[in-house]
Amino acid sequence: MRTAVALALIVLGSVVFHLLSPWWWTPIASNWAYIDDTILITFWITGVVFAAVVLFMAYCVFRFRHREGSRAAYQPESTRLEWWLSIGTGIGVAAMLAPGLVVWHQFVTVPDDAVTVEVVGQQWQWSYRLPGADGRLGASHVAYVSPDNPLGIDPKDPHGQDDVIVQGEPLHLELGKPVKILLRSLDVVHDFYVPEFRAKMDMIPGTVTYYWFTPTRVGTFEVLCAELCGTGHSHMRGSVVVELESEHRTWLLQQKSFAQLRAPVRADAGN
Ligand SMILES: [Cu+2]
Repeated sequence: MRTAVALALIVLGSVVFHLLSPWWWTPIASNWAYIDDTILITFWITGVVFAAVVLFMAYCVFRFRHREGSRAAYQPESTRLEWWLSIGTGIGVAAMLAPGLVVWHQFVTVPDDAVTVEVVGQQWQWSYRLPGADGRLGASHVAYVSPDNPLGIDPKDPHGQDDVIVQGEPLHLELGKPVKILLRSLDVVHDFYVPEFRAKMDMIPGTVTYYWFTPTRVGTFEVLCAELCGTGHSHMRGSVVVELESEHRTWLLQQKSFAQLRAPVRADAGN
């Protein structure tokens, strides 16, 4: 009896904890409400199954408790029950996976009018690169990384000269403008994560991963690294400012291009 009550209390406690929990999602600030929907579908399916299974256990523990003289019946197989369990489990798993496939397709299908922003992770800081007037990012490779070329931009690629480089400062994005995020890492695996955007992806050294989103709310949002990347992982923070188009243009004009950052170095070399 005590075990049955304890099991029922686990279910009750889980529901109460869910209702009273202070750890709710941050208010969303991007177009990816779909991500919340898929999490909610999984939450409800697994939640209902959890409650049903544990309550069924409580019922069985109580109903079939030990009584003097009663003996358990032995039923090694039940084809009917196995069919029901297989079909029910199959539907539940499909209901959790199928929406994810649809959302994933949208997540990596970038709209034509998206601006490209590159995020570069390294132990333990974030850097950003935005296209200059030509609207294109120059080629890059870790082999080009040097003190005056921290992101490894190909110095011979003309498209890279006007690339805007932001280091140790917040990234600014335009409200309502779709942005394609290119993700690079200079050392180990990192993960660019802004909880309010509901979008994140690992940054794998040696390759470029990407996704897109549209910022839908003005404000300053915290960037976290969502992949354990060494002793400084927890300090790998940054921020993203979402602002109106006019403010964003002003900010962009104040940033330094790759060519400007290298200019003083070249001047020294000439002396
Ligand atoms: Cu990291």
